[in-house]
Amino acid sequence: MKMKTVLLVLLTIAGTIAGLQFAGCQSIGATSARTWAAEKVYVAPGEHDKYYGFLSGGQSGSVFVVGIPSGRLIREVPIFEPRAAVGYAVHPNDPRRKELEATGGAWGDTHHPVPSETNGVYDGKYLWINDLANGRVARVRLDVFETDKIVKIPNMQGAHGIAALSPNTKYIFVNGEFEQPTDGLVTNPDPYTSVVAFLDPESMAVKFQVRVNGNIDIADSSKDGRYAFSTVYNLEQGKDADAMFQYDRDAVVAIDVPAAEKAVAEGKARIQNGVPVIDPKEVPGVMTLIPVPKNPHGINATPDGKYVIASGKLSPTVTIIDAKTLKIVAEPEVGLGPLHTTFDNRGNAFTSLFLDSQVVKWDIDKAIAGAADYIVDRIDVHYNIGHLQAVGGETMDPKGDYLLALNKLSKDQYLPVGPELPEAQELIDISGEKMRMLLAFPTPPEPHDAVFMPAETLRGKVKQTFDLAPEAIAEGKESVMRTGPKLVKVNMTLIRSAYTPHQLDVREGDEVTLTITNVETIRDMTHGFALPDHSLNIALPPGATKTITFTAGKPGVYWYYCTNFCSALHLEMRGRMVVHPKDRTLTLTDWSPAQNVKGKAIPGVPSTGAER
Ligand code: RUQ
Ligand code: CUA
Ligand code: CA
Repeated sequence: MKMKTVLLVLLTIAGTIAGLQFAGCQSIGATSARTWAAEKVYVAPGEHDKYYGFLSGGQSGSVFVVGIPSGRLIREVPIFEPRAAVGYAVHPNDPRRKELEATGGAWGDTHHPVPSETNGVYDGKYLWINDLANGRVARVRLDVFETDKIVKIPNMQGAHGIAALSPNTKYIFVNGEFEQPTDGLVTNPDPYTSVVAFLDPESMAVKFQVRVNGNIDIADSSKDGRYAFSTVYNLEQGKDADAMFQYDRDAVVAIDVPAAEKAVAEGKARIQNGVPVIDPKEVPGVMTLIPVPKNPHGINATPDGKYVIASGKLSPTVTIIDAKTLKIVAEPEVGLGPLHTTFDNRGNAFTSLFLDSQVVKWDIDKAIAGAADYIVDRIDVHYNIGHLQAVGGETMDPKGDYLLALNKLSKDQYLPVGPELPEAQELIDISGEKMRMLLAFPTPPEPHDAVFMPAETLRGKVKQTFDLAPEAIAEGKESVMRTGPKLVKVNMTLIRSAYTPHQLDVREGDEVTLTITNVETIRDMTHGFALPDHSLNIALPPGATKTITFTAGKPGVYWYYCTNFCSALHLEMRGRMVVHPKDRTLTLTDWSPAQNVKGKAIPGVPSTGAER
């Protein structure tokens, strides 16, 4: 061996040993720990993250999509709140805005993102999310990352816990946390009660509900689809906080789904507001109460389907329940304020400890066997963690690489931005025996929960352009028509860098129905349509069609313009709505497609990224 080669081999060996030592050793230098963490989360410009992270937006009413491990925000999907940035539900007549108003209002509080499952793993089709505030559930289509359905759940206030029935999403089930007088009337002397609602994933119709007392909190499914599990923390049925923690044990509720279906089929449910409601007192076998301490919160099924784990919240314990027999098999102590539990692929559970501001890692089998060393590791988080989620921890295929801590308070973690600080997420490496802190990233308020999907799950599913709707306007088919004394119909197309028609003549008070198609065929070539002083702001990704009816305002000239920078002629992409006085006699035939300058090259002006 030549000297050089020998040296190289030695160096390689030394490097390998250093690497091995590093992986196992606790006392690594501060610099190398930083470098190691940085290397783990660095995603170079132009490279893609390994996972999509879907973080619920809490009182932002949305879903934040981040890349994992980088933590980069790549999308916000607005759901229960208008968002001008993407032209979502802005105008009072926007169909989505109307749907929001009709189902509870233009704001929401999203907590738990729930992806559709096939064979116990996420299939990348849908993502559902609850609106705690207004008793609603929405569905996001993952091929276009847009909300496509919002439903109000009857007989329910405070839609909190939500889960997909494993392994093939037979139902989405939702827990009503805020109890109501049983008959919905305030005159009812009975104790308050609530329901778990079972929704069809496609139609999102509520198929049936099961009555449950005690403030139904978090939900999870048994992996075989037999049971819908929920925690209840107010078995006392107290109406104030003191009254809610009198008992040492509240309960995990297990609803036997086939038994409930049978009860509905046999007519044992009562119809309330159009929905069959089962009262488990009248139909034995539908519901089992498993006593667990104390004001429990999270409920999480283990990936192998054997157990379901309730986190004690006011008790320093978690309760491990056999998911088939519903018997409690162990109740190990884990720390103060246990809220939620997630899993790796090596038999470990990770529980968030709100009061200790920690994640605790523990060995499930050892805890059940009563071994003294079931606690594997603890790591501090900053600060006061709520949910935590390991990649795939909710599925039958946990990855065991990353875990996200969703922390409620960020105190000294970021530059101060006033009395209120951002929410803090921390990414933790869980691939080794010891957990290691990798990265923190802030978000707007207030992510509650998160789920992660491998990038491959969505590769090939995410569309490049919208499919043309039946009502789409084709190029050359644009028109302006007066359809009544005060009614105008406009069919418009958008393409770089023109509106066709580029002029509208209307009268004050006219009802204008505008159908717009973005006829671009290139991904990301979004055009906007903003109309000053008319509260109108629509964004149209390529292929999209939107229809909106608005009332023409005071006489004047209003320039509609494109809000999304789209080409070198973006600023020139605008048109005029001329609002004439009410009494003006108008012949509204003074526009024809021939008048538009669309497509004409302008000397000396390059058309950016243009393919036409
Ligand atoms: S639960 S407070 Cu996700 Cu911990 Cu809503
Ligand atoms: Cu179209 Cu800017
Ligand atoms: Ca209680």
